[in-house]
Amino acid sequence: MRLSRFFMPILKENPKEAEIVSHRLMLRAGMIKQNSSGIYTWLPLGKRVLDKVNAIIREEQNRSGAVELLMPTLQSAELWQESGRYDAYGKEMLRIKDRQDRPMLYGPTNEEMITDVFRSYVKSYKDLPLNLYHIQLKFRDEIRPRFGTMRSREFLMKDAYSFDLDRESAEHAYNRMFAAYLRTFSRMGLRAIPMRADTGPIGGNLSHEFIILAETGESEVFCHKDFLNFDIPDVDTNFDDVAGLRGIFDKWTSLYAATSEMHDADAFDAIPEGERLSARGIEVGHIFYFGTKYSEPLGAKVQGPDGKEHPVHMGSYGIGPTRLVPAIIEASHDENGIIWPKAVAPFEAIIINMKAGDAGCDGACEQIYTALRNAGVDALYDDTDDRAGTKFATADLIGAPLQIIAGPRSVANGEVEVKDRKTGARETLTVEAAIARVTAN
Ligand code: 5CA
Repeated sequence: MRLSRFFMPILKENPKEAEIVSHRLMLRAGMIKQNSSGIYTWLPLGKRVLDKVNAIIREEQNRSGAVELLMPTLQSAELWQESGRYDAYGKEMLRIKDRQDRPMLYGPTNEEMITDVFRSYVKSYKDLPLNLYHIQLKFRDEIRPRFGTMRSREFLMKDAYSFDLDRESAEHAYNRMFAAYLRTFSRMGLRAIPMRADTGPIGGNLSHEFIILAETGESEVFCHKDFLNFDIPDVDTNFDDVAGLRGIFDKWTSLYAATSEMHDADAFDAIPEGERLSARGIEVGHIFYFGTKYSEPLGAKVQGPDGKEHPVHMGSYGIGPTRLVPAIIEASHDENGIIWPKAVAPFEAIIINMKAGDAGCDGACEQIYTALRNAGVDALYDDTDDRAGTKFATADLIGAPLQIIAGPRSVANGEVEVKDRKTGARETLTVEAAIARVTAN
């Protein structure tokens, strides 16, 4: 992508409304624009990161055996009246009427709707287990939307819903998502710690929040320090291995970890002092097992091996992609801007032409840009006629992992500089070696 043809409205001034660093950097880098309170446009740079986050989520959901569909954002109130949540959900639910005066709502979550999909088609235990998910916009009329897309009113959610014949198999479904979540967040360069959590309006009695430690997090959390060193399930994890997945769940729940709502001060104090971690955190995912809470009132039943009908056991599993993007920034930035982990970087590299219009610089940059593009490397080429200083600042701000800097003096020797955004390390390389260095990264 040539910067001159891209749309990346960089802000020079620090936006006053931004209280935390990720919000400030997302606005400054031209990733998001607020349209109204808690409602955002994802500008092209932000959209690129969001797409990468979603791609990782999708890969790990699919790997674990979940199947993707897409449900609508607008829901009819009837289903919610059937489950009894229409009145219970309160003011966070945006209620609307269509032209026939029928009550509708902008879905804050989809338990009812997916249960309706399920009951329409699935009648036998032989079709289980089943886990259906989508990545879709939600709306919650939060009292205090804040911190940009960290807590917004309209936000993206990956929500998965599992269906099983009994509690035991539903626990396996829960463990599948548990392991998939550990892998998902780790691939984004994050260490998420599963913590016992309050189930709120979703319900049930088994639930874990996946928390990223960050000073600016909204939750107060308490856990054992060893969580920072636990192994992440590897890529060939067998998601059908019931005992193996239970082993992962048992290991990751063997030590104390809870959010403030579930905190047990005595249990925490029993941890040796040097191993206690009391911190703030960001909830990036939340999983629930709630048994037959929705399947009973909505009549989602399957015939079991005993020939009798059983309400299905369900769980739901959420991840917030539009929250994950700022969470990654909170975990990975410096005073100059964002430092993207490669897996979610909007561009893998940025080519900085220090003197656009200079034949040598233009030639070297074009050569590098073309070679990278042909090698399938997604690079941003800063071909604008801004001053070199402005270009350096922009490159640091938007945080591509590698910068290739072409100035008249080095280009005259057939060389460019490659800078690692994270370490700041610089290497002077021939044009060919620079291309090889970026391609191999
Ligand atoms: N139906 C269940 C699981 S599918 C559910 O709604 N769970 S939730 O309420 O915990 O939300 C799931 C995830 O969505 C959260 O872990 C969080 O990452 C994200 N999320 C929730 N509210 C917001 C919000 N206001 N802004 C941004 N992300 C949010």
